[in-house]
Order: sequence, then C-alpha cells, then structure tokens
Amino acid sequence: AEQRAALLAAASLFPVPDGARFSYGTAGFRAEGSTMGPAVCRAGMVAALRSVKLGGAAVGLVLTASHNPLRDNGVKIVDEDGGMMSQDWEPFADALANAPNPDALLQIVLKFAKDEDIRLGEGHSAQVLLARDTRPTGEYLLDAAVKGVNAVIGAVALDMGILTTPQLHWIVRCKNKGLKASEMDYFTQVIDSFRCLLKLVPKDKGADVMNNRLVVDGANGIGGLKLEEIKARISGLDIHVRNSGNGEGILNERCGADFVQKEKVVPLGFGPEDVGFRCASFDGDADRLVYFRIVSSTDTRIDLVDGDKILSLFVLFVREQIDIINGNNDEGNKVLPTRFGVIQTAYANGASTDFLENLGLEVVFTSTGVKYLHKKSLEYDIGIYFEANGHGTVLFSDHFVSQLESLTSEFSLKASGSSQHQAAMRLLAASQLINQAVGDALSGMLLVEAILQYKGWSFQNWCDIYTDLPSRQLKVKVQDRTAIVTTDAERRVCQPSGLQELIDGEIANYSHGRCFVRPSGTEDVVRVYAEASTEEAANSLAKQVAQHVE
Ligand code: NG1
Ligand code: ZN
Repeated sequence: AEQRAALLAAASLFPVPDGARFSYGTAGFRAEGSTMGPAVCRAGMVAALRSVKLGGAAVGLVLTASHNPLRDNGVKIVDEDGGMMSQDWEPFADALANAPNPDALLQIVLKFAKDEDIRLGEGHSAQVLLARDTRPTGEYLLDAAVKGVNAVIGAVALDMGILTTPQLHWIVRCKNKGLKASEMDYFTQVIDSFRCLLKLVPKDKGADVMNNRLVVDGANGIGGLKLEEIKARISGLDIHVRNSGNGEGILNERCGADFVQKEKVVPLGFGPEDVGFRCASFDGDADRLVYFRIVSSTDTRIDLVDGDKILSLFVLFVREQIDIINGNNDEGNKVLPTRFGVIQTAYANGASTDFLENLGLEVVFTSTGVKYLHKKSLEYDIGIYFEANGHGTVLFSDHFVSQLESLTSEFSLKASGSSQHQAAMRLLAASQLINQAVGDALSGMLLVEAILQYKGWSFQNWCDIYTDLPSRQLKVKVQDRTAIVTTDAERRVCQPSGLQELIDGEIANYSHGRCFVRPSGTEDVVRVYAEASTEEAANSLAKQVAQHVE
C-alpha cells in the first residue's frame, strides 16, 4: 500500500499533457526540455525498477539531448554493464511514459512487476546514478528523475553531477565490477593509459611539434569543459579548446561533431590560427568524435575524417599489434588467436567498407543505433564499431584481456622489451584507455592521438588511407514513416512492395551508386542516403529516390 501511494504521488507531481506521445527510440526519450518532466520522472521509476530487477546493481540515468539544440533535452537509461538499457524493457518504458494518469501508471507498473517477478515493497535495494549535461533544463529534470527513483521504495538516487554521457556509462560499469568508479578515477585511468601508449611509441617515430598541436571543438558543451579541466595533465599534446562551454557560444549551434560531419564546413569558434592543424570535434554530450582540418582561411570547406576513418585507423593499429604478437606462426599455432569483428551500419561510406574488406576483414552490418552495434561487437575478442557520425569504440572481451595479461607477464620474464611484449602492452593500454561501455569522444580522441604518434603519421597520411565516395543525405516528410519497413540491416526495403525495385532502378543509372531509405528512429522523417562517384551524381540519386518515397 505504501508503495502504491508513493507511485501515485510521484506521478501526480508531473501530469502528462494531453496528446503527448513519447517513444524510447534510438536513444531514449527526447523533446523540448521544459516538457520532459513527466517522461523523466517515469524514466526514473523505470531505472529504479531495473535496478531492483538486477538485484540492486547500479543503473544509470543520463539527462542529455546530445547534439540536438539547447532547448531540447532527453533521458536514457544505462544498464548494469554500462551499456544501453536492455531492449526488452523499452516497451515498458514507453507504456509508462505515455500512461495518461497516475492510476493507469500504477496498473502498468503492477502488471509489469508481476510479469518480471519483481516483488515490490519487499525490502529490496536499488540504486540509480544520475548525471546531466550543461543544458539549462537539466536541474529541473534532475529533480523529476530523483522523484521518480524515490517513488520506488528502497531505491536510492545518487546525483553524480554534470558529466559527459560516456563518463556516466563508465562509472556505472566500473561500480558494478567492484572497480574504482569516481570521475577522478576515470580521468586518472584515461590519462595514465594514454601516457603508457606514448611511452610505447617506437623511438624512430618521434613526433614533431606541428604534430603535437591539437585543436578541439567542444560544441560549447560538457566535453569542452571537462577537457579544459584536465588538458594540462595530458602529456605529449598541445591541446587548444574552442567552444569550451565556458559561455562564449551556444551549445551545438553551428559547431560540434554532428554539425561538422553533416555540413562539412568550419565550425564557429575557429579562426585563421587553426588553419592547417589537426582538429577534433565532440558533440554536446561528448559521445561522438570526428576530426577535420581547415583547408585555408579564405574557404569554409574542411577535410573531414569521420567515424568510418577513425574505425579504420583503430583497425589498422589493433591488427598490427596482433600480427606482431603472432609473428610468422601459421593459423594453428598462433600465440594469440583472435576473433576480430568490425561492425558498421548502412551509413558507412562505401570506400571505408571496401578498404576494410581489402584488408581481408569481414565487415558485419547492423541497424542504425549504438545499441545494435555494441551488442554485435560483444560477440568478438576484439569488436570495433563506429557509426559514420563518430559514435563508436573498441571492445575487448574479458577473456581476451586476461589472455593479454598472462602474455605480458610471460613476455616480461622471457623477452622483456621485445616487440611482442610491447605490442601486447599496447593492446592492454588501449583496452584501458578506450571506453568499454559506450563511444567516448575524449578517450577515443586520445587513442587516435596515440596511434598517429605510434605510426608517425600526419593528418594527411590518415586522410589518404582511402578517399570517401561522395554521398548525400536527405530527409523526407511523409504521412506515416512506419509504412516503410526495411530488412538486411536497413539496406533494403521490404514494404511497401515495389519501392525497392524503384530504388534499384535508379541505382542502376549510376556508377558506384548505392542508395537506401529508412524511417528515422529519432525524428519524424524518412532518411534517404545516396552514394555515387561524383557529388552531382550522389545528389541526383538521392533526389530521384526521395521522389519515390514522397
Ligand atoms: P536516426 O534518427 O534513427 O537516424 C540518429 C543517427 C544515429 C544515432 C541516433 C541516436 C544518423 C543517420 N542517424 O538516428 O546514427 O546516432 O540518431 O542519436 O546519423
Ligand atoms: Zn551524443
């Protein structure tokens, strides 16, 4: 009875306005921040119940709308392992967010608790770690989330403050593994493992001063703030932060990773002093990373290095280390047999896929959305995934890390300082550096920097590994975007019937033509993606296909 009253009371504090419809979508609930109170309060309940279900393990709740405008906000739930909330709970989250009144909400909770065998009010414990980005609605929504968490009796809400999204994912993961899990621990681990990688750079590759300068676009968000805080502790790099979030510009406005990747022009906040230097760009909550270089001070165009090329750099590095460890041993006698997975989505530039396949790798495709890519990557010893927009990471399985650990101690007895020993140490340091829970702009950037120094590569060397095929994305407004159903990792349409044939007919007119359409999971649009051998051809293919969708 006490539990019922608590849920009813919390739900009454945040009544759902008429007509509001929330869908958990590709990345949680998102809307204009000031309207998000009810959905966030209810997401707090879901997070608390999730923690109860997981026997009291820590669960996370992040308040952010990522690369979206300042007025928007959003909420998503982080599971016990630091990944996205298990997809089989999404329908419950949707039902709760859309429950029209407190009584309906209570009925949904009671039924779900019964189905999931969660015994409400029976002395269980639960903990939810909360974090938010720098948006002005964050504090109001934090209060809503805490009220939702507290409505589940026995649940404790812990406010971790203003963090990047990947920091909270990292903290939840570490906490549940019984590891050090504060923000300070995160910074220490990132900084130390980066330093370790630099120590393992071959002596003949000593980087020059030009190569040490790195200019970072913080999107006027949390990533810039955090980087300003720690940049002095990062050895071997001369970091300059633009759009640091200290008040000089508006969050994500004509800056940040999403803007840079989609518009391919110089972001606000950059000037003549940045021309020619290597630049990195974070999005508003610092889980996406792209690189770019300003071509000249009289031109707004940039050379872009997107998620696909970051992925390719990581693949080259990891493969090289594994090859060093395995030496000339044949398949049956490998020192370190490795199941190596490379995961992309349909948005990956075709030139990147060709590049990876020409390395002899098998590339696996999943649907759009990190939750799908991440899940697939977990099937490998080393799984590397990236979306073209810059969200991705490198996952090392626990089994593989322990193999690496025993190898390094073996090597240090027999062949300390050997190239095999160093390669194993590099992989271990990389597994410490790069976020094992989710894509992370800050740690991803440091891994990029360490690899460029390891290879003695300039930005240009990196650009040149392959040339992107010209591509074009369009959004089409339609009556009902759910009428389009896709298959084959969203690369083909199966409904409405006949549409795929029309698309195929258009593609046939272009050399290197590739095109697909899919309903967005975060906006009320159908997205059209086209690729072809020239800019004009990609544009025209996208436009032709868009007409068939309308
Ligand atoms: P949708 O709206 O489902 O295309 C977009 C991005 C995804 C992912 C999510 C979550 C593109 C084409 N799509 O999804 O990659 O980042 O947002 O933020 O960039
Ligand atoms: Zn983001």
